Formats: sequence, C-alpha cells, structure tokens
Amino acid sequence: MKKSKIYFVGAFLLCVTGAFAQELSLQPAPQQVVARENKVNLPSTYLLTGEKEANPHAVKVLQELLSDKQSGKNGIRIYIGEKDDKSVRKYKNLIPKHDEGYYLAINEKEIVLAGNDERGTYYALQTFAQLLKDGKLAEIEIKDYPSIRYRGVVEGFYGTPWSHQARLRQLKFYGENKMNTYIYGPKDDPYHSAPNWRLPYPEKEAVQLQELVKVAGENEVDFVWAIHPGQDIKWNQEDRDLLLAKFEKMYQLGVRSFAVFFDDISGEGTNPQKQAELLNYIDDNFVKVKSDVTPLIMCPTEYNKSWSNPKGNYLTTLGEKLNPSVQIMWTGDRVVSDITRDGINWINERIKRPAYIWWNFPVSDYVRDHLLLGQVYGNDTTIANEMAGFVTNPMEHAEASKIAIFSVASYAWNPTKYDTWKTWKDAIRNILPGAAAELECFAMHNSDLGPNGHGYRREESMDIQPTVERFIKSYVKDGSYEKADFETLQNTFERMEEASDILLTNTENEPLIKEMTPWLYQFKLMGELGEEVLKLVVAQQQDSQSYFLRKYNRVKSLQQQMFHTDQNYNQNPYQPGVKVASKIIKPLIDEMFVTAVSRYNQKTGSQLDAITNYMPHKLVSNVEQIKNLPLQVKASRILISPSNEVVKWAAGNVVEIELDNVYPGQSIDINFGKKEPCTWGRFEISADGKEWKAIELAQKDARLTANLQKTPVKFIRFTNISNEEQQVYLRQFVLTVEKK
Ligand code: LOG
Repeated sequence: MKKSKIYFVGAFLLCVTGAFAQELSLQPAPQQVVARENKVNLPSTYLLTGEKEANPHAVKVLQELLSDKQSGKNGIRIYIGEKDDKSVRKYKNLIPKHDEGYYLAINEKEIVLAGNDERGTYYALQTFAQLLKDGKLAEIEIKDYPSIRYRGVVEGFYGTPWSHQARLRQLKFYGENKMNTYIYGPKDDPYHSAPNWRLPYPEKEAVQLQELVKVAGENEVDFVWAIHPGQDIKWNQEDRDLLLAKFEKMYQLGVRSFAVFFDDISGEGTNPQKQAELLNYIDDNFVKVKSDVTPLIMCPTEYNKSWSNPKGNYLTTLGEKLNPSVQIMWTGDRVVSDITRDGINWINERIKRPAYIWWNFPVSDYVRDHLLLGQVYGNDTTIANEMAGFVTNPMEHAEASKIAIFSVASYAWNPTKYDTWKTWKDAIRNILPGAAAELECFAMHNSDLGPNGHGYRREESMDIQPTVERFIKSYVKDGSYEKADFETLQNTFERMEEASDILLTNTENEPLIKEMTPWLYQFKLMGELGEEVLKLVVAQQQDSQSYFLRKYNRVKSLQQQMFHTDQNYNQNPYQPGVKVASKIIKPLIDEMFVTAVSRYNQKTGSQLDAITNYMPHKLVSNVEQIKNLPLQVKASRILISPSNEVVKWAAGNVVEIELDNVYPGQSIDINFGKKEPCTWGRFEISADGKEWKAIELAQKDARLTANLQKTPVKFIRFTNISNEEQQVYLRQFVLTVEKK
C-alpha cells in the first residue's frame, strides 16, 4: 500500500511542502484532492484512448499539451472521455455526479481524464494543464465539480464596450479558469439598447458576433446575448414580434442563450406584469420551441433591495408570474454590494427561485478615474446552493479586469475553499508572470474607488496600513517617528517608481499596459512625490532652509505634473482624470506635506502655501441617488459627478450646491435625460442663501441651459415643484463661474 494523504484543499495550506507545492497553485481549488508523495515523470511517448468520442475541445487541449511527445505503444496510457464512453467506463463510479464534474487521476501507469459530461472533460483538461506547467507530475487523484452552476462575466457596464480582440482574449481566459458564461450586454452598444434594439446588427458587427459565439463554444463558454428594450418598448404585438425577430437573427448568428434586461429604465417599460407576459411569451414561443436554447435570463427593474419599493409588488409579481425556468438577476442589497445570506434569502423568497447574481465589481463606470485592481472579498462563501449563477460586471478595461475575473472564477467554482489573498496573487501571476511583483505593487495601491454615489469602498494599501497609521500619529503629534517606519515608507515609494517604469516598458501583455498607462504615469509621480515629501520632513527637522526650499519646489512641481496628468489623460465626460493610491498613500503624503510646511513656516516666519488639493464646494441634497455623489472642479466648472441609474426625485426635494465664495455666474447646463418639457422643476441662484432668484432655463432636447450673465452666485438649487415624484437621469449638472 502506498502512503496517501487526503487533502481537502483548505487544510493543505498547513502541510504543504515542496512536493505538494504544485497542488497549491491549482485555481480554482478542486473540491477534493488526494495526492501521494510519488512523482511521475512523464515519458516521451503516450498511448491515447477515447479521443474519437471525447469532447473535441478537450481533445484539442490535450493534443496541444502533448505536442512535443510521441504517440507509441509502450507509452503511458491516457484515457479521455465522458462517463459513458468506453474509454473511461471503468472509472465511471469515481466521476462526481454533478454537472461539469470530472475525475482526474495520474499515476505511473496511466492518466485518466473523465468528465461527467463534455464540459467536465474539458475542465479535467484545464486542471491537467495546470498540473503539467511545472513539467513534473505528482501522483494525484482529483474529484471536482463546480458549486455554482453558472459562473462568468456580464459585460454590462456603461462606457466604451470591449473591443473584438479583447473579447476573444476574454473567452479563452474564461475557459482556462472554468467559467462557463459570458453575457453580452454593454450599455453603450446601440443595437443592445433603445432605440436600435429592434434593428439587426450591421454586417461587420454581425460577423464579429458570429466569431465570438464560435470562439465561446471552443472554450466551453455559453455566449448569452442580452437585449435592453425597456426604455421605449410598447406593450403591443408589433414590438413583441420585433424582439423575437431580433432574437431569431441572433440565433442565426449562432447564439443559443438569451437575456432580457430591464435595469435603469423608467416609465411604461417598468410594469412587472407586462414584463412577465413578454418574457413568458419569448420563453414559450422561442426558447422552448428551439431544442438547443438554454434557459432565459432576465434582469429586473428593481434589481437590488434598496430600490425595491417596500409597498409595491414588483418582485413578487415576477416571482409568481414568470415561468419557473426563467432566471432572475440580482445585484444584492444595493446596486453595488456584496452578497450575504440574509440578502439572498430576502430576494429568493420573493422571486420563488434562487437568484442569479450580477455582482457589480470591478465595474468602474461610476468612478471612471480609478482602476479597481484589488482583492475580491465580501461575498458569503456558504450560500452557493442559494444562487443560480454568479457573474461579475467588469471595468471597461478588459485586461485589467482579469484580476477580479480570475478571483470570481475561483470563488464561484468552490466558494468554501476560496482564499482571497492567494487567489489575488495567483491572478496577477497568471496575467503578467514576467512582472508579477510589479503588478502586485501597482494593484495593491489601486483598489479603492474613492468617495462615490453607491458608497462602495474597498481596502487599499493593506501592506503598509499599520505603518502609515503609526507614522502619521506620532509625526503629527510631535514630529517623532520610528526609523523602521520611515524606511518602510521610503521603500514603498521607491517600489512604486520602479514598478511603474518596469510595467510601462513591459511587452508581455501590451493591451493590459495600454489600459493602465495613464495610471502608471500618475503612480510613478505619486512615488516620487512620496520620496520628496519624506525628504522635506527630514529637511524641516534638520533646519536646513536651502535644502528644504529645494525639496519644497520639487514637491510643488510634482503636484503640478500630477494635476497635468489628471487634466489630460482619460478625459471621459463622467469622471475625467487619473486617480491613484487615493485611499491611504495620497492622504499620507498630503498630511506629511502640510505638517512639514506649516512647521517650517512657524519656525522661519515664512508663508509657503501648503495646499494639496481639496474640494472647496459642497453638495447638499435630499434626493437619495444624488446626495452622495462627489463634486468635481474642472477649471471654472463645478459639476456633480453624473450617475447611471434612474433618479427618483420626490416632490419638494432639492439639489443644492454651495460654493466657497461668491463668484460671477456664467452658465448652467443640466441634462436629466428626458426630452419632455421640464415643467416640474425650478432653478434658482443666490448670493447669500437667503434671497433666491428663479432663473428660466431654455430647453433643447434633454438639455436645460441658462446664461447667468455674471450675476453673483454662491448658492444654486434645483427643486421639484410638482406634486409628484419625478423619475429622471442625472446625465449632466454643470455650473460655470468666472474665477477671480
Ligand atoms: C447597471 C449597470 C452598471 C452598474 C454600475 C445593473 C443591473 N445595471 O446603476 O449597467 O454597470 O449599475 O454602475 C447599473 O447593475 N446601474
């Protein structure tokens, strides 16, 4: 008998030594691994059995893996196939009886790659590929299957849709990481949403979609095409037919999985009864008629708890009326939130089926000046049975999103064995093996979103948080600090600069570097700024005036360069600019700078300014979807960061901006996304907050504007003066003043 050990992956973290290090790198973690201490040297010949019947996509992966070996009678036996194939029949009882499950065994005599179904075999091959990476194999037996049935990505963000090339790379990545779903629903594809959802794709796009469907199939990914018709749909036979005709067109392009999204709409389209009727109609007349179309997916209008009307019956109507096979998506307690047991129980009760989770991370369409490269955490790891699926909504930066996507793949396959930090590190190594340490440094300090309307925040700069806290506390108090802490900060800043340079010239994954470039420029400057501010701290303490002034001028110059990057790169109209390390490092540097300069001023009687950058103006509102939105200042323009969702503006509610001073007003430019005459609102300005002057706005389509003709303004406000709630969007809200 050979000595054998059973590892349930969570436990083997404790007892891993060299020989078993390779199991550790398996991602996602398999459900059950039995590894023996023996090594198997893969001979140069093999004898393959079952390749004629087995899933051809799996066979192809195997042939690629064995391309440097010969087929021959005396070689190691390799058995490949699905549970009823002759080749693997004798292992049938060892294959987990789960969808997409597989059994994989490696010993000196043979290799078994046996799926419970075709996808199972394909996943056995993906695991085998990971085991082979080191060239040496351990004797091993794996029984594996996914805990969550549908796992993948919903391209469902606002902003520039992913390019065709980016999507092709994504599909391959999903296959390798055992994700089986890609839902196509970019908000800014006009043929997905209103008004062009009724029209077929132009030739070029149609050909590309056809290729995506094909490549998805090769990677064992369901390509789900979603339609977003709710903003202008009429509940009549004509629109019904048009929708089915569009689905039929997509079917002809190869699509076999479909979704209908009703998120972020207002008006007639939100009626749950009508939505359910339409969906059942599609289900009965299309999905069920075609034998090869997978269950329909829908995204409701009330897609999170905070937006569900407690007195209404929207969700329960869907729960009761929708055919039981229709999947219902859900983002959690809020638009952007992590999934909890209570939260999922709450929704499942109402919709009478397990929710299909649409997780709004790392999507950054409401914080477009940030990159979200941090760890994936926060979702309950014991509720796999309560969900039908788990898909992540990513950033418009496809490659950079892979850090989170890889992690979600691992979580959704086997949540109870999911290890946040290990997976994050593995993800980075997978995406950029040649500069993993540098990408880790960059990602470590680019995880948080900054203040935002959804109130969703992430940990950042976890590695130095205790140091930063200790350093700042003692430095601000009396100028003292521990040498070791000072050195840690110095090393961090130095690493930031190195990492930026090394990543900027990396050629291993050019699309990734291109996406990150503006942030890499900014990150390098931030590292330099940190180093210089530390020198400023020292100079101030050494009473070395000329050195202090030199460093002060350099700091000012770096701040200016960072401002320049922020004003010139990533100039989208929503959250333009480039923010890095904004949660821990930027405030640390600012505080050191302000403290050092004010101490210098005090000692020398100088009046050097210690301005970093701050927001002088205030937003005050009782409109739920607006009150937490950040303000932005761009030269003489003050704007409310636009939001994507429907704003529910109750009667009497107000949005007000208070400026730091009185300025000559230039203009106001508002867009609520509605073409109907805006008779419900009143716009007013004031110089003192007491006397208000109503200003008439001119309307052209959805744009409301007025020339303020240099009227002194410190306050502006917009009030819903009608008797009822207004449902609008906040596409734009910009006040322009004359700066003194
Ligand atoms: C949209 C989505 C957007 C996300 C984050 C859903 C179901 N819909 O507020 O397209 O990317 O939030 O901004 C949404 O989440 N609206």
